[in-house]
Amino acid sequence: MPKKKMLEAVELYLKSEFQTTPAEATPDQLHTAVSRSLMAGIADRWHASAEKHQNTRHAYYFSAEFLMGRMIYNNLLCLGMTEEIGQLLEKNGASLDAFEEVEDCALGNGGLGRLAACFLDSAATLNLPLDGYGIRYKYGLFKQKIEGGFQKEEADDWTRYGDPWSLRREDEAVRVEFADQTIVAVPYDMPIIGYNTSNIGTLRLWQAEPVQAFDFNLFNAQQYDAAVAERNRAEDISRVLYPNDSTDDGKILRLKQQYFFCSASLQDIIRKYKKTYGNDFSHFAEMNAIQLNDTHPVISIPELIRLLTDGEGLSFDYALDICKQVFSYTNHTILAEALEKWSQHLMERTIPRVFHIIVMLDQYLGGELHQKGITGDKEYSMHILQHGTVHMAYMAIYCSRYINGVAQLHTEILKNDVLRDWYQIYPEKFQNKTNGITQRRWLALCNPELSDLLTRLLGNESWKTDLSQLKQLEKYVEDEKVMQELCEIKLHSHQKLAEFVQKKDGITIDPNTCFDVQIKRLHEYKRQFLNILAILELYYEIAEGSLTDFTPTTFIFGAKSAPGYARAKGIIKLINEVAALIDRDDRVRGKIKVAFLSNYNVSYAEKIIAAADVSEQISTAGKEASGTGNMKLMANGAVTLGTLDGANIEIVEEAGSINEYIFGATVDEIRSVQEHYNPNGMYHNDYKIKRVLDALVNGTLNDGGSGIFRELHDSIVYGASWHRPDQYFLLLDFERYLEAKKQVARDYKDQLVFAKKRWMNICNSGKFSSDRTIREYAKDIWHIEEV
Ligand code: NBY
Repeated sequence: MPKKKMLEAVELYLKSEFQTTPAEATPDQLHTAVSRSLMAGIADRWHASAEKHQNTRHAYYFSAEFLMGRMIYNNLLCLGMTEEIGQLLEKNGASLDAFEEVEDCALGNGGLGRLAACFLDSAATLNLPLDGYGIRYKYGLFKQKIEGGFQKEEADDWTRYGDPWSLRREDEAVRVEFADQTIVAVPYDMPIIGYNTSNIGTLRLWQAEPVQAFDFNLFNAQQYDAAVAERNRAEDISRVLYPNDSTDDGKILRLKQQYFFCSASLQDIIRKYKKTYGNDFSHFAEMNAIQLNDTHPVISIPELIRLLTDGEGLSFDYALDICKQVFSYTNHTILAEALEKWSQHLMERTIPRVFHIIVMLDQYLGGELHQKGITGDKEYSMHILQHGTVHMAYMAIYCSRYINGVAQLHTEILKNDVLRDWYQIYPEKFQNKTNGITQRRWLALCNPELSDLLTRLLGNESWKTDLSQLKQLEKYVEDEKVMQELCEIKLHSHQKLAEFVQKKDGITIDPNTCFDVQIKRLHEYKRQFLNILAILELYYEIAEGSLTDFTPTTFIFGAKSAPGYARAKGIIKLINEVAALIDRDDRVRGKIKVAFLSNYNVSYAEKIIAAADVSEQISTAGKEASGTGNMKLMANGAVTLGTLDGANIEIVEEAGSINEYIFGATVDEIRSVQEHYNPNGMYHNDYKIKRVLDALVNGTLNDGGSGIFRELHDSIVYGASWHRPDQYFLLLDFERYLEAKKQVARDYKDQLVFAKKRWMNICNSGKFSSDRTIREYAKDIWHIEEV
């Protein structure tokens, strides 16, 4: 549909659905009208793309999480309609800013969920036949409020004002059966609009509903409660996203969620396949590739076998053979607590037939291990079933075509350490696919001024679909006028962020300071605790006058903690208490400031990232599989202050070590000190370490009577019964980190020198486009081609 037609459609929609006009409409009505009109405008293209995907070898991304964020701006950008819609609104006294009120679509926790969203964007833009399957949670990731310095959670009713970017497809609903209930999975389709192309992908999210919309028999028998209870029991399955990032809690409802969306998606894929090939499954593996986003969808493997054997009459061997060609598995973590294991009993009670297929798979695996000469303890340790638990990652490796890690270091650790035994028997299955981010949302959309500069210098917009083009701009590093302009753009983004933070969080930050940001989920291994301890030390040094001339800096944090993760919540409280301590002290006013921004989400990230100067990536070496925030910040001209972990290593390789601030123990160093590591000794012998840790327990900082600061202190100095003291090596890196922070502050003073570092980061961020990542998946794993 031509642009002009779409504009007319908006006005018509407002009139016919709301009896209003662009001038009178509420932001919510405008959002619905614009979105729905654009949906109508792309309907034909969407349909045509779906057909094309279906008629060629295609891939599916199975993920329990898709962290889409706000969709309207991105879709306008991709359709090239931002200006037109902006003008229409302005003509009527409104503006695009009205859409700032629209809720994010936060059906994900963090990196893994956002990666899935970036991948869909890239595949659509590259005309690759990739579609997504997931869960339409009624409540996405909780909203965070800060009360008295503590995190409080609220439900995120993200569709409260409608969901105009989804299409309910009741005609394609399927049944999913559990031992104790049968439910209906109803698909909702979202268009994934490629940038500047006619290709449109589909994200199909399943919603759980009762088989009978309302059981009138029960109702007539006055068992109204029972009827409602049955409905609730069905709807419970897609009610809420589990808010754990990096921990697996093995709850039955979560298993049901996983099985629910995997079964529904596979039934859908089989149904579509049979439309062309009938009962001949010999082309199934040739037409379909399925990517499993971590272990959450790995239950798909026995489920596909069940559907192909019980449902379609194939032999077990044939079905297993298909699985081994169709599925591939991405690992996103080596943290032991995140590797999914299910209790055998729980699984057997919930999905008994699927469990029995797992038992058979385990027997087949045993046979294969024997053939390869693996027996005894080693064999046992590789079984899917061990000590009454089901190891999802092992099932994935055994039954997949490829297994990949998400950054070079991470993949090496998988091959040589965590999955060493598996790598030895299946070396050909292992690959690396370093993560990436979409430059459409994370540069073009979130940083229009920097984008305009890049486009102007390059003479075209090619970087929006080929980020490596930015490399050509490196030469401007010697052009002081360009560097000057870069500084002005950054300053302006500081001002915009400061205004927003004032409005949203009531915190005053000075745009003329350095913005040092750590934005990511709160976890011990990510070491926000180390950051705040170092800030506390800087504060002491500035207050007592031993550190003079420190560049005025605003330390910005954004982080949600899993609601049940007590230490992580304690660290949020600690950040807020240090912020308050600093705010009260006149001696440091204007020199150092801490701001904890509440409810960090995709939309907040867009604003913070554009304004960042320093990107804190300080995880314990070996623990952060990749990170993706590091890439977004780099592309927006922040320098990395980080450890040699995850994709930081590759960032340094690309941008050059003189343009980043790398500090701290490497994986090898940690390995070598591990055994004799004595944080208690360091605490007693290092007065800086002692004074910042003592502040937690000597009355300097107040944890509101919760006792959590004592617990945090002790976790470093003494450890707890279930783990060693300072298990993430904060004290090992403390001094080196503090030095690195001071070095950043010194360098920041020379704005020209710092601008050059920024520029080298921007120009060398090409590798970290998810377009590059997706091309690699398409070529090396999915074997799919452009449509
Ligand atoms: O995946 C993250 C990694 O920590 C990060 O290094 C990497 O860049 C990113 C993309 O590859 N992992 C992650 O975000 N994990 C989760 O969100 C997650 C969610 C749920 C559960 C475990 C992990 N769970 O067990 O429920």
